[in-house]
Amino acid sequence: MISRIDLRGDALPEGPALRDLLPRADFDVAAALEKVRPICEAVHHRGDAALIDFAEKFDGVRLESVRVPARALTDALAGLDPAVRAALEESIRRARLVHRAQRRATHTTQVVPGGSVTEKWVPVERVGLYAPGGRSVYPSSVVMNVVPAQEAGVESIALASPAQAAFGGLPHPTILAACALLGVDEVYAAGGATAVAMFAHGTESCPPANMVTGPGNIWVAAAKRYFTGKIGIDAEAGPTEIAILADSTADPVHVASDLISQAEHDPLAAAVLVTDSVELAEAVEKELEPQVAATRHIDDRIVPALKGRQSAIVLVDGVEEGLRVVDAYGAEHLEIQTADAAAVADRVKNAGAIFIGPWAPVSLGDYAAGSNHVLPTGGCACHSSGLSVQSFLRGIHIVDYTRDALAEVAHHVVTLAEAEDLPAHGAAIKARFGWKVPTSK
Ligand code: HSO
Ligand code: ZN
Repeated sequence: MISRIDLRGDALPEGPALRDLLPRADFDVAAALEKVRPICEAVHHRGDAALIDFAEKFDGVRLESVRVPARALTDALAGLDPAVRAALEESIRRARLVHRAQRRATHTTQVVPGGSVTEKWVPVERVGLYAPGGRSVYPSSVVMNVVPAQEAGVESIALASPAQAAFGGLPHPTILAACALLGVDEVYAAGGATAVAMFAHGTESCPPANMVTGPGNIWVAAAKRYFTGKIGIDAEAGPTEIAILADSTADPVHVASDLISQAEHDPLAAAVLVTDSVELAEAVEKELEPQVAATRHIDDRIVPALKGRQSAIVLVDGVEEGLRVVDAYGAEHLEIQTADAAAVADRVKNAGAIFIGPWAPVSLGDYAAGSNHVLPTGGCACHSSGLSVQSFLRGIHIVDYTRDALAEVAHHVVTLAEAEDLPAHGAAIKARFGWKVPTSK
């Protein structure tokens, strides 16, 4: 069901060489880029008409309008299962607590008397959020995108999700209900690359956005890459990943169920167990069989995900080596199921989110821990973080100097300008002091 990679015995290689030994899915965004180019160009040139044609081609339904009517949102909320509503409300409440604490205060540094730099945090004005609607329909991802944008103070929030033929061309009703619960009333029936293009260029019905965030498949990732520079993006999200660093104290039933829980997303999802315990590895292998057989998405997702080249049990000599392996891998989600798990977790350098011990499984974080589940994949955790309030803020430096404060540092500015062969830079200083470099206040 899952392969083994045995890294015991010899010393582990350093950095990239170690990463090369670890499993990972092929996710070739560059190859997909050429395929999304005509889609992005068509939306640019033909606007809503192109979106309607693409919905017919990809989603099998002819739309009357791309914008979802307000009535559809209230209807979806009215029809929402009360238990799902309560769960979403609790998820929103916890996410708000965590994300509200991420807000940043304006800060002024008095550099010298009369000279200060203020860093002011300003939200992006308009964002387009994407919620997938193909294999996955995740109202929880609506929560994880909308809450940080709202807590950052973004004024204009629009959301797109694919048209569903089964629902008369509207996005899935649980997506609409989640929008209604969050107070997002600008929703569009547009999917994949077409939704990203709609937000990037704007169409007759959708004003352009400054930024697009949200998970999606390879076409969404490729469209985000296509428009990078024109708009801001969060990340080019790839297939989801779980890595578990576990020792002999871990419960194989928990470990197996957590590996399966993320394999459930996608045939390309990655499930990686790193352990120094052969007994645990064997017990987990044994446990996978009945647990996989007892669940739902067996042949279309879980078995191909566990058998795929992106998943493995990695055997290491000890927890120390295990830490080096998980750092080289840089998992989207990392569980620590070892003795003294909090201390081990404290030493991890690269992970999107870390889940400590037996009572913090990834699926808690997916829905209701308060943490965000839009996290860096494909090793991007080595340089990036998950979606947060910070993702939607820009820090603007406000420079405020008096005459005396400028005079005091003028000679340094002129010297550096000369050193860079940019005399006009120095002249812009001298012009303020009778074309001389001031020598004193
Ligand atoms: N584990 C996914 C998020 C998700 N799980 C949504 C369930 N629904 C990526 O972090
Ligand atoms: Zn999940």
